[in-house]
Order: sequence, then C-alpha cells, then structure tokens
Amino acid sequence: MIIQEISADSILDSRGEKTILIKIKTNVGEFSASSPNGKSTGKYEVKPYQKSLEEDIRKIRKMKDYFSKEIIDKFDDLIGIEDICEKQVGGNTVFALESAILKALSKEKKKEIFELIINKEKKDCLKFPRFVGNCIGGGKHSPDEKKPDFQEFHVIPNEKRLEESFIKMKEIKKNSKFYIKEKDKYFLEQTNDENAWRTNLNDKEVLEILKIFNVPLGIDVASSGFYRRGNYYYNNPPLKRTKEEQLEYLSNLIKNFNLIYIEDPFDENDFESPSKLVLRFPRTIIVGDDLTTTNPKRLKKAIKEKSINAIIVKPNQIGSLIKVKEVCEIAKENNIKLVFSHRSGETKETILADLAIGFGADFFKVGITGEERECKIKRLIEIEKILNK
Ligand code: 2PG
Ligand code: MG
Repeated sequence: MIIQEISADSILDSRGEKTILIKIKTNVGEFSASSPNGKSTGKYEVKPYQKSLEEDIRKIRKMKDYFSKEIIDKFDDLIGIEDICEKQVGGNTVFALESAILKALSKEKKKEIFELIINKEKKDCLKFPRFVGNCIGGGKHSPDEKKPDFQEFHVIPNEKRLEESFIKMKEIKKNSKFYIKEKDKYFLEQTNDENAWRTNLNDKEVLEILKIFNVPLGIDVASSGFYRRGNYYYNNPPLKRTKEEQLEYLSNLIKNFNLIYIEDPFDENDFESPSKLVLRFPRTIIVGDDLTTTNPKRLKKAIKEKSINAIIVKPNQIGSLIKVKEVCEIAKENNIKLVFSHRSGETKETILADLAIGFGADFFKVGITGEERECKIKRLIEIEKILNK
C-alpha cells in the first residue's frame, strides 16, 4: 500500500481544545484519524506536537513525498513512517497518522484493524478486556474548588459479556447520582472532562457511595497532581501527607473499600513507594500511568523495582505504535497487566478498541457516558460480537 495524498487539520476534542485530524488517500480510498489530548499529563510523556499543532500540520503536508515512497504492507512497516517522522512532528501527529494508515491497511487487506496486530506466531490468544469505568471524578479533571482530591473513581464490573458490563456501569452511574444528591447539597448533576459526576464530596465519601453498588472499585489517585517536594497536599479535607503517610492512607482505603485497582498512587518520580504497596497487596492491581508513560525504558525500570503489576497504555503518551507494541510485549513477558486508556480530552476516534484487542489488553479504562467514550465501548462490543460468531 502506498500513501498518495496526506493532509492535516485541527478539530476540537470533547473539552473544546484543539487536536489533530489526519487524512490520507491510498489506492483503496480515503481514511482519517485523530488523536486525543491529556490534561493530567505525565512529565515524561512525549510532546504532542514538535513546536505547535499548526506547525505540525504544515510539516506533515510537506513530508508527503517521503511518505509516498514507503510501501506499507503490515503493522511492522510503520517503522518506516516513524523514521520519517522522527524529530519532525509530535506524538499526537504520529499517532493520528499511524491510525489512519492502519485503517487504510485494514481496508486493503480486508481484515479488521485488530487482526493486523495480533501476533499469530506467538499464538496470542484472543481475550476481551474488562472495563474500568470512570463514574465520579475530582482532581485536575473537575473545575470545582471543593472536590475529591483523587482524579477518578471507577467501577469495574465483570459480567460475562462486555455489553452486560456496559449496561451495569451505566446503571451504577445513573443511580449513584441519587446518593450523591443525598449527601452533597451543592450537587448540580454536572459532569467533568470525562463525563464523571462532579461533586463537593471528599474521597472517602465518594467511595462510601460506590461501595453501596457491590461492584469491584478502583481509583486513579493521579498523585503527581498534588505532590510537592516530599508531600502530598490534600484539599478535601486540607492536610499534608508524607509518602509514608500516603502509603498508610492508601493501604487503609484498599482494605476498607476492597479496591481492586489503584493508579499512580505516588509521584511520577517515585518508583520505590509503589513497590511497598505491591508487596502489601499483591492481588490489587497497582497501575503506572504518569510513572511509566507508555515508555519501554520506564516500564523496565518499574519492573526492576517491582513498582507496579499493571501499566496504562496511551499511544499518544509515547507517540509510536511500534513502541506501544514493545511495551505490550515487555509487559506480557513480565506478568504486568495491560490497561488501554482513553484521555480526558477525547475525539470520536474508535481505534483504541482495536488496539486493545490486537495487543491483548486486560483492562479498558474509559468514561461511561458521552459520545466520545461510548463509541469506543461500542466498537469493543462490536468486536466481541464479530469474534463470537
Ligand atoms: C489519566 C488520564 C485519563 P489525562 O490520568 O489516566 O483518564 O487523564 O488524559 O488527562 O492524562
Ligand atoms: Mg492516570
């Protein structure tokens, strides 16, 4: 397959911020794909654009002649595309371009996108990830002054079919509203960046509500957002915790609320503290996001220091699907679970679902409602139906 034409534009994400949309033309038609934007971005993520979105748009158009010389016949041929892009454009641009290419390749090969990725030689068996659905939120994703300090409170149902889990998540989200209303007199039924409920309640009060639903729970502490020089600064209620106190606090929450999933419990530079949590709670899913930034080197460090037993995979954090593949392979070899994740500023792009199936994700983290989130969930459900035929 050869790229004949390429163009780029800016579109708005779910937060109303600009992001990139790439269009390509090949011998089998026209294809487009876009990238999301993060807000609580890790310090070690690649830059979304080299200098600016506008500059990346201009550059990608000019690079057309280089791309048109590349023959792309399989997933691994994306290496050639990445070599051309190297140091020219940012992670969002590369991810959108690679996604558009995979769509074209899928059409040409008459295969689903996830089928282009599955490694048949390694006898990767097909499995479906479990949803980690963001129900109530705080931290950087909520604009309120008084809010939970943790960024996300998840429900993690485990029904037989993805469709049933989706229905369950939606029910819990709808019903949790009535419990929030009872406790939070300022609750206006508003939602945050990821369509999770906004509330003035604090972390424990939110967990008390979700506990009622008798479903496995998880949190994204996103702790780098409130860490400064050795301490975690909580606002609701205001208090300061050292890393030792943070360890005790989170340990108590895991015990009291049966948390099965906890993301970024400590600052993004601290590989040692989370290892203590892994040691105490080997069956709890301790996840690196800002800590690992979908980066093979950081994942290797986290494995060596036993900091995590699961990793968030966000392709635009590393801006290379070849590196995403590497990360997934290293994780699998080392028994690290894969959590494919949306970003807080999303588009209606659904390729994340295909990537999750193709790379054998264990979990799929996403908001429960809103078009940008639901389209990804629906694509996963569609794949489940295709594969169960
Ligand atoms: C996170 C993500 C997605 P953002 O911290 O896990 O939920 O947020 O996209 O803002 O980095
Ligand atoms: Mg996170």
